[in-house]
Amino acid sequence: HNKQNILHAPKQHKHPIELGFVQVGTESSWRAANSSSIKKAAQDFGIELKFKNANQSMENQIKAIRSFIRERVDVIAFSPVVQTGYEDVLREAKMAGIPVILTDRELGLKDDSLWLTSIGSDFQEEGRRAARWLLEQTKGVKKEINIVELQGTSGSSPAVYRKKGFEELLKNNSNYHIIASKSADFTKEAGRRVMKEYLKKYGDKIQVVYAHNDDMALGAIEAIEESGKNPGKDILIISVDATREALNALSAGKLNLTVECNPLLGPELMKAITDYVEGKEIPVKIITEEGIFSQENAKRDYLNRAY
Ligand code: GYE
Repeated sequence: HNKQNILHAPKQHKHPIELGFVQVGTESSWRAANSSSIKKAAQDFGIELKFKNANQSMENQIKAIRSFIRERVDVIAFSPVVQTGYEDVLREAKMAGIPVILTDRELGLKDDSLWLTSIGSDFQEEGRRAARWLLEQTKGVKKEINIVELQGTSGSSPAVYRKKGFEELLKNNSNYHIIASKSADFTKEAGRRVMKEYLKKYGDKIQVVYAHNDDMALGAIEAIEESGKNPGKDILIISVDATREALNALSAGKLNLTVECNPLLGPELMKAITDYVEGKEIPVKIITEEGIFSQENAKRDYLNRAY
């Protein structure tokens, strides 16, 4: 169905178009690349960007969206920290006739008339890609394989679906066990702290780390090195994002796989906004295409990596 008609037809807009954008925070390298991409693309498209950073807080995001509604910006875009809790403020935006676009993270709400479109990755497929690679690498291994998981921010769509996709493929193989799974909030610091706890508690039992992003994996690598073990050899490490730092760790043999998640969503977002104000039809969901990086292709790709 065409959501533009459900929401409302494009109204008069300011010149240049005004976009209020609410970012998650500054938790990861992925996020830094995402923020730069949005700022750069706004300039390239001649869109006036009002950018607010919510420091990983849903409450801050709600406040920021409310202030954008008061300022009567033309469009609001945001990446929801968590999947729920935004219903009221989204209804307020709708009543004010201001369209909302979701970028990167999604909402778990039934009423999808509260946003125009959502632009981002298929997180569940990313989780499946991580599991598929692990299954392939450990094919024929009969003994038990113990995995510890470093989850992203609790209740965020990437954490929920990267976990789901990973479990989905492992559950048919009885020798794979996720022996521990905790949030490390997508940060390097927390990744290191939680990994330290895991090593203390489970020690030599741990064969695989599955981290929902590179920053947590890089923190875990440090914790593993501090414990006297070899990350990438004694313990297999899998993560998501494929930032330059992660490709570097792959080349150094400390990381084994990173599933790509593309942060460069700026151009896609600005194009959707431009199309919208011109009254063109825009898709309900825009999914970015991505692959995986293992140690074999990391060296080559590191040189060309933009983030
Ligand atoms: O993977 C992580 C960031 O929402 C896809 O958030 C994004 C995730 C990304 O903090 O590094």
